[in-house]
Amino acid sequence: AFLENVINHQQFRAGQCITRFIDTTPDLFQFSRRRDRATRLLRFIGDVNVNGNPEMKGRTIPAQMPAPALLPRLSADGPVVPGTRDKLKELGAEGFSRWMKDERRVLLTDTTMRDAHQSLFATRMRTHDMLAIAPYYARLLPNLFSLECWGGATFDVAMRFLKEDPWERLAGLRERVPNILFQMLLRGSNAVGYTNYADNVVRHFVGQAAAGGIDLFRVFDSLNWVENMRVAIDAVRESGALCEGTICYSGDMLAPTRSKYNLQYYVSMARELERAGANIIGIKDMAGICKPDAARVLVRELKETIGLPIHFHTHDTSGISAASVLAAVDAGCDAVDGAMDAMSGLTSQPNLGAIAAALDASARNPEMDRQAMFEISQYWEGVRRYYAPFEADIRAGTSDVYRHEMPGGQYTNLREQARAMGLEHRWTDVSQTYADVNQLFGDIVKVTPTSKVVGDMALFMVANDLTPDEVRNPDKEVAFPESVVSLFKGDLGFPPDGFPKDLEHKVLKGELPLSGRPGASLPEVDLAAVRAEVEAKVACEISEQELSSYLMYPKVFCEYAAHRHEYGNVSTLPTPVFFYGLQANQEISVDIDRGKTLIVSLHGSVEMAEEGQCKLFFELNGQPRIVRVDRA
Ligand code: BTN
Ligand code: 3PY
Ligand code: ZN
Repeated sequence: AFLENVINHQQFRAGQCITRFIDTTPDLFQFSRRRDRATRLLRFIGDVNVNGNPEMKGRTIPAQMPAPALLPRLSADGPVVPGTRDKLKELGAEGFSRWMKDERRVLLTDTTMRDAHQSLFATRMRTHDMLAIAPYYARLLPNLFSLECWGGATFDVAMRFLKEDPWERLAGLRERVPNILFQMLLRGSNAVGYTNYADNVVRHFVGQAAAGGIDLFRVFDSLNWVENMRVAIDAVRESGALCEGTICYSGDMLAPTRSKYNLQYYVSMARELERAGANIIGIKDMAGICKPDAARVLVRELKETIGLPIHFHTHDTSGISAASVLAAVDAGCDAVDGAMDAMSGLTSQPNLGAIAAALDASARNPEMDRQAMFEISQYWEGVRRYYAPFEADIRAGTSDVYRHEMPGGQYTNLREQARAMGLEHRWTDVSQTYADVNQLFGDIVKVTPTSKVVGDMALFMVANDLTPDEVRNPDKEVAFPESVVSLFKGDLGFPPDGFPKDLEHKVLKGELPLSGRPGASLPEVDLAAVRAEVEAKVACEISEQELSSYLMYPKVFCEYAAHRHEYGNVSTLPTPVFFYGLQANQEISVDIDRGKTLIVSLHGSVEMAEEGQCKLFFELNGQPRIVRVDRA
């Protein structure tokens, strides 16, 4: 009890009376740091228990605490057998590309850890849930082509909402999966952001990502402008990683009424990407509108005219995307994407287990261990329940996607934005207006970040009851959203034939747009100066990776760093505890470092009404710990 009194003493906790002791007894310092980390995590848990996780605000918390996700019964103790990553190391990027083309099997990518959760529950999947299953992937599914597990929106959401470091996620996964290719989505000159960055910032980011463990970069441009992809493509090739130069599928290739995005358009873009140095050609059907016949014709033509392997990616928003995948495979597609069963369908990828099963008897049998896929999927089924408050209330596929052409990753987000603006009941109008805006903008490619601009404009028009004619009308004053002005200025580059001149004139109020790609006129960033600036702001040294985080998202990074100072590394907490708090008498173990585990339980609390506080009685590694939390 005496010791307890000492360690709970205000002064002791403030570190005042032990400073000299620590100074003169350095071996105690480790211990003191550990206690400190534990205290910070207890304060975080206490705060969630008392005030809720800020991320849950306005969402429906599940009435019952979700049961823990069950890991596969198959063992993850066996050896890790060589996989595609070993093949890449052996053959190099160009040799690997030839290997892909010669491979009889169709190669499968699992998108569960990136696009699937981005498209189903607003990118909220936490590192903790990925790391637990990762060793099973390495041992049970070594003949997967790749794991898409990084990039796209995961980078920003990790810091912004989950308060974790995307680079630590990558390192943790890499450590557990040494044998399977890691694939990321890179938005060309927009890297993992929503705007073009200076060339040296893009190069720096790619270098860090490759060094951090990314083997395959799926590189696209949000207007399919190859010119604006070159910096990223060159940087990827220089790193030794695989470059998947990607075409964003738009429109309706075989429809005579939509001649803009016809077969010729795609073939010539693929040729340009091949010349630019791509190792693989990606077809990125971000909205899930590449119909089976179009997929067949497109893949067949690309196989005939391009010397590179083809990788097909789609979304199941319509409900029939697996037909497009099978058609692509039939036409000779080398690799296709899907998500593990429990994380597939709707706005996510088609069902990978079902695709593997469907191809079982074919000459291109992907030769997956289907029992392993099933057990891994069961784990994801459990994990998915943790995130129920983030899921959109969509129960079926919708052929309406052929009309609005919204990317799967945007659909739920835009619906959420509409809800936040009180426009949920006008969702039909929003989606129709989205299609109208696309026409107003000249029928453009819609994918992050251009899709976000189209969405902003659609919400703006619905909120202000503006018709497309009024928007076009030169005599009608319209206060265009900032992102729209920026798009027309050319901050994201240009479509091949520019934006419609009349609207451009109106949006820019007569000002001229940029000429050339934005990166050409963005000054090089002084990385050393920025490092000094960030380190001053967050009051600690930062890694090269963290510098990259700051370059992408200055404000978000600083807020994340402040959170980390205050609460430590919260990515170590189980997901239900992170979102919903710790239940009375529930015991959790938290691995805060290699071989350092905290056992935490909560045994009650009292309100301290006059102080506006709540006092929580934790037990930490067998010792009582009291935490006081201010009621918000
Ligand atoms: C600590 O973690 O013990 C101190 C908190 C320091 C947080 C900042 S956030 C940026 C940088 N990265 C880290 O992991 N720590 C510092
Ligand atoms: C992203 O850029 O995050 C996407 O998923 C685009 O489809
Ligand atoms: Zn996608």
